[in-house]
Order: sequence, then C-alpha cells, then structure tokens
Amino acid sequence: MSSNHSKRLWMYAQMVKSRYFEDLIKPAYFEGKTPVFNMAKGPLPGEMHLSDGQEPCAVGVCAHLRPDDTITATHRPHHIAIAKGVDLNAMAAEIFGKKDGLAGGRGGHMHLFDPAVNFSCSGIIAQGMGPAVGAAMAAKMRGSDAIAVAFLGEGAANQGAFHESLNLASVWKAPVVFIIEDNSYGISVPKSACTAVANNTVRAAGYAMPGHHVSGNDPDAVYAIAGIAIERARSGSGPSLIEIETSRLEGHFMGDPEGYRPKDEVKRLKERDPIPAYRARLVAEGFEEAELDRAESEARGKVDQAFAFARSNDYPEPKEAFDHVFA
Ligand SMILES: Cc1ncc(C[n+]2csc(CCOP(=O)(O)OP(=O)(O)O)c2C)c(N)n1
Ligand SMILES: [Mg+2]
Repeated sequence: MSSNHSKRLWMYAQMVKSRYFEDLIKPAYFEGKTPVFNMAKGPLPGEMHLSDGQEPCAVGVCAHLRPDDTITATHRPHHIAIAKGVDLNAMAAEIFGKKDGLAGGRGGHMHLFDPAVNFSCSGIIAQGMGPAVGAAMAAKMRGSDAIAVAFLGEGAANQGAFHESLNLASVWKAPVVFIIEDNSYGISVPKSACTAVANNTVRAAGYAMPGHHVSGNDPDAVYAIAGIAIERARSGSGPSLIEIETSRLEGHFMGDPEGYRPKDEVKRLKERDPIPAYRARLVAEGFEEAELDRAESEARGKVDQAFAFARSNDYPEPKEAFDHVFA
C-alpha cells in the first residue's frame, strides 16, 4: 500500500469517525431538552456546535501533523480533535461532563484539552491564535521542528487577535499555520455582511506571509495546500495563512432555527456532502469497497465504545467543583 493510499484511507476514516461521533451526539443532546427546548437540561447541557460538513479541513491538515505539533481549535472542535488523535473515550466523557473526561468534566464540548497530543480549543473566538504563536515559538526556542496550527472561523478573522497574531508570527518567523474554515456564516451573519474582503487570504500580504485559498471542500486539496504551508513552517521559513471554503451542514448550534439561511441551502449543501463524495472518488481511483467498509466500521466501533464509556462513567464528586479554582 503506498503512503498516499494509506493517508487517504486515514483521512476517509477520520471523516467518518467525526461524522458518526456527531450522529451520536444529536439524539443525546435532545434527551431531556424537549418538548420545550431547554438548553440547560439533559446529559449534554449548554450549547453544542457540530462540525458536519467541515471534516475535510481537519483531516487534510492533521494528516501532516505529529503528536508533538500543537493545535488550538475553536468552539466547533470535534472534527479537529478527532483528526489530531485526542483520546476518544476521554473526549466523549468530557462532553457528557463525566469524571474521566479530558478536564474531569469541567470544560464540556468547547473546552477540550489533551496535552498528550497538544490539542486545545476555546469557546472564545480567535482566542487560540496567540497561544498557537506562543506554542510555535516555544518549539523554535527548544530547537525542535514541531509546529503549531491555529484553526479559526471566517467570522473570527475580523477579531483583533487575528491581526495581532499574524503580525507577530511574521515578525518572529514563528513556525505556525493559520487555518480559516470559511463556512460562510458567523452565527447568522454572512461573511459578505461583515468582512471587507471576499477572501481572507489577501490579508496575509499585509503581514508578509503567503496566503492560500482552497475551494471545493475537498480533503485532497486541503492536504496538498496544507503540506506546502506546514513544510514552510517546519523548515523555519515562517507562518502561512490558508482559507478553506467549507460548508456547515447543521445550524450554528443545535436548536438553531436557521431562519437566516435560504430555504434550500442546506439541502443543496447536503447533496455535496464531502464524505460520500470522497468515498466515490476513492472507489473511482481504485480503492476496494471492502477496505473502505472496514475502515468505516472500525471508526464507528471506536465511537460506539467511547459513548458507552462516557455514559457509564460517573459524574465528578460535587465537592470537587472548587478544585483548580482561585478562591
Ligand atoms: C470573542 C468572542 N466574541 C463573540 C463570541 C460569540 N460567538 C460564538 S461563535 C461566533 C461566530 C463565529 O463564527 P466563525 O468564526 O465564522 O465560526 P463558525 O461558528 O462559523 O464555525 C460568535 C460571534 C465569542 N464566542 N467570542
Ligand atoms: Mg463561520
């Protein structure tokens, strides 16, 4: 099997794993929250942001990364965490608020931290960009060729932290790659209503770094461009910015009535779902149906196992609520 073959099989399997993870989140999230939607109730209280449709962004980038490379991700983190290799049992338990979760159940789905693979995320948009520059500089100062990748949405690219991070990363030639997942919306606001440029990659020129644009929501295209930017960072030549056109197949959060979307938009996007499209391409290019089926069922099996672990895991002791808190 060529390394290209095994990478593409891996990318397919991670996309399936992420999608299935969210397929199991969906019914779990609504447990106890209906008939009158109440976000505070049920085994998964609080907001829930799904990444259905955005999987190509995560797998195309993470296929190049090592455990010692750092990722800072967003409030929509599942696909990225899974592709980075975050412990699936502990991730599911964290989302269920259980004691063996990544942060002992304290963080929930927007605050997944796994030091074993240098993954973190935050509900504060663009917040991860500065820490990614810091992680990149830490690797550089240690003499390692590890790099950092900051994921953000196109809405976050209008935050001050975006511009500050790009500037300093360029001044310091930090080994960091900034990945914008452009799903066209920041909550209900279309990109065109809040962003002065059609394409954020032109902003890279203002910070003297390469800017790449990837269209088609295509894992192979993301993989190719991410490879260029990651190689540039790893070889000490400095940061890059990549904007990937992708699609959000669900609401901004679960329970979002999506009144801001044209009625048939989601239907049209689902017809171009990147996962079946990638499978069809792989088959057309000679992958065996059986090996893809095997990869799918293995991925699903791991997710089933993680959800069983999370559901059966205990809640933390109430007396631990004030641990790790400044009094
Ligand atoms: C600093 C900050 N301002 C506002 C919010 C509220 N908020 C949460 S998600 C979001 C939109 C983010 O849009 P985008 O960056 O495009 O990411 P997407 O949700 O599309 O993945 C906003 C404004 C926040 N979390 N942090
Ligand atoms: Mg967005």
